[in-house]
Amino acid sequence: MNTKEIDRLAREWLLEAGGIIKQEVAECKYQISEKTGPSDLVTSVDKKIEKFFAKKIAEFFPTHQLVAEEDDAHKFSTFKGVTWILDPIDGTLNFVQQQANYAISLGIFEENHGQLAYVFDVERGSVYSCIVGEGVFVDNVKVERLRVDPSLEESLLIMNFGIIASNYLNLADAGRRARAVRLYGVASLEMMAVIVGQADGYISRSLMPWDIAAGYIMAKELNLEVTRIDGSEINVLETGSLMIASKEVHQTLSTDYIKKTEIN
Ligand code: 2AM
Ligand code: CA
Ligand code: CA
Ligand code: CA
Repeated sequence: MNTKEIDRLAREWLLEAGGIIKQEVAECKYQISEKTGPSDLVTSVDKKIEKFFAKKIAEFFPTHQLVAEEDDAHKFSTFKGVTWILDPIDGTLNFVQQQANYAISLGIFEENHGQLAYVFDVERGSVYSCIVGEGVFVDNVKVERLRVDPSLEESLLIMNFGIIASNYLNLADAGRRARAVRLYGVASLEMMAVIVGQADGYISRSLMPWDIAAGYIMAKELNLEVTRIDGSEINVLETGSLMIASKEVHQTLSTDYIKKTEIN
């Protein structure tokens, strides 16, 4: 695949898509609808951005497949050739309620190998990007977070509310042992917090391919631990749990909490 050309176009389209979102916010005429219930929303902007990418990809790369959240035409279960995995708006609830703390998330795979990844925090104007082999960048500044490998006691964790509220696998107890726990409600940016070292671990459940594709590629690039909660390998095209963390935090969460709870 022509990595440089894909990178150039992906960046161009992300910025254009961000402009469309900002214009929609300014005009404030977009439609909001419920999918499975009042906490599971989609807006006409999510659909518009997905369509925008679908049209561009079909025009410039007709052999590439698109996996994305909002249109059944974009549901594929196997990697074949080049696959773009897109969340047109990750954090739709934040988008609707806050007009902030949402992102466009895009991971590009050749067969099942991650090659390029982007998370665009539209409100802050920050682009997290990665060409595999070249490192991870935030607004073209290289991320150098790997020197940091804190203990759980010195770490900041991000967990989703369901895990905290139910003390799932005693992970809320792990949160008490950590310095603090945060919760942003946008999986891609929660992964980016770990990627840049603002947080040391993020744990969530029931995440879909488009929630994790970009963050997964970047985590692998930085040698961070990125697994399901039980420590197993992730197939990005399957829905499931996520535990991304620096090495010691991942190990401590696994041995002192997750595995112990399963045995008991
Ligand atoms: P979304 O905004 O694209 O739906 C919210 O905690 C985070 O989890 C968001 O990144 C959200 O993505 C994701 N998520 C995945 N499945 C979800 C679901 N069924 N309901 C709400 N959020 C979901
Ligand atoms: Ca959704
Ligand atoms: Ca999402
Ligand atoms: Ca989404």
